[in-house]
Amino acid sequence: MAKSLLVTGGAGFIGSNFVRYWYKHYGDRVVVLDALTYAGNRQNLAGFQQNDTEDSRFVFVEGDVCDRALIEQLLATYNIDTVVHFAAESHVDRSILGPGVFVRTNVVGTGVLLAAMCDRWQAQGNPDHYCFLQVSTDEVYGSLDMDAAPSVETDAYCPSSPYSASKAGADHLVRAYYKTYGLPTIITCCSNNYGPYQFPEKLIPLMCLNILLGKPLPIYGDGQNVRDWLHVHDHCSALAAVLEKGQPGSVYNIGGCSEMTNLAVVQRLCDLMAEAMGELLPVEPRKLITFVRDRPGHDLRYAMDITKIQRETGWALTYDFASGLKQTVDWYLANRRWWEPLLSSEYEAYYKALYGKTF
Ligand code: NAD
Ligand code: TDX
Repeated sequence: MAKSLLVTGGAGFIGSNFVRYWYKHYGDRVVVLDALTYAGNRQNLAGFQQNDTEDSRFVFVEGDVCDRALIEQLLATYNIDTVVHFAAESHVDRSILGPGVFVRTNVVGTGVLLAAMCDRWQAQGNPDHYCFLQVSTDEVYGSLDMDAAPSVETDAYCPSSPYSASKAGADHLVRAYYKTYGLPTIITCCSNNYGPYQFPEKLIPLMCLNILLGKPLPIYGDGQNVRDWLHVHDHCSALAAVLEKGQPGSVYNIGGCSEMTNLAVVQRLCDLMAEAMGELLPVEPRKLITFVRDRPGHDLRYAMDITKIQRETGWALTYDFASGLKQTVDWYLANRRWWEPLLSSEYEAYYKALYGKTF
């Protein structure tokens, strides 16, 4: 049966990759709702033409997930049965500089969407095929010791940053809507995504662009914190697998089985960029590596046990980190016209506030 999807945050990094993935593999209607904050970019969906007719397969609406009247109107107009909820403030460092908007968008916004979706679901007679998919993060489980087993879905939440606490709060609301009202919900917790269209504030694109521009490469603390890297395409296929075969009320971990220290990731990026650009780079990349003050509350390590999603849906990874990283570097090299406008005065102000005036 064809679905009608509301994709919140569909003009962001993962959301836009998901829209492209879904459009390619399924015939369903996709309605994107995005507030186009600094992280949202209509260019991420270039090629998707706006068409406002009710039978259109693609619709883009600029709006806020906290706007209950708008959400109700979209759910009714487009007969939405599936919400894929990406919209969020997503950057840990920004949450440390200013937590308020994280509470508003991530917690209140999720609450508004859930309430509107639940009302509609009940008004339609509690149909089984509805789904509210909450796209969450490995960070809700908190920091792991180096020798600890990867996080499993039954682990207690223990978030460290305002960002991860706001995602945890949202996840609790999602759980509550399943337990209290029976609304069919699924939560996915995934590790660090990388790939095309990621905003330059995040580790991998930030380092790529700084290497190109000859700017210092800021590594927090001693660079020994570990993240697990998941190619965004594999994340999208995992979300599709969960939408097709996941059990209502469940949580699924999604990871890339590619744990690395931050320093090792940046060194690898330096080498890839040097291979690709050679003498054209302003400074030899490894010479740009600079250790800076650690992020407050910096989680040491995240790692995901992905047995459950593999067993229940048959989903499998298709990217290994080495080739995925090379593809990503090549994408940033080929798409200067996409990223150059993002280095705006807003970005400069954020950069100065975080890294200091002289950095
Ligand atoms: P992103 O910051 O690139 O995109 C977020 C999008 O949400 C933007 O398009 C923005 O305009 C939109 N948005 C923000 N506030 C909004 C509001 N009030 N109303 C409507 N739209 C709003 O984020 P991303 O990296 O694509 O992450 C997407 C989701 O995946 C987030 O929920 C994030 O917590 C989660 N996640 C991300 C990662 C990662 O590595 N990037 C890992 C795990 C989980
Ligand atoms: O300049 C930097 N220097 C540095 O050492 C930046 C931006 C990051 N780091 C470190 C901090 C982290 O240990 O690199 C690691 C990755 O940092 P980010 O790219 O900011 O990602 P992270 O904080 O791990 O969170 C990401 O993964 C989980 C996403 O931003 C979240 O949305 C997601 O939930």
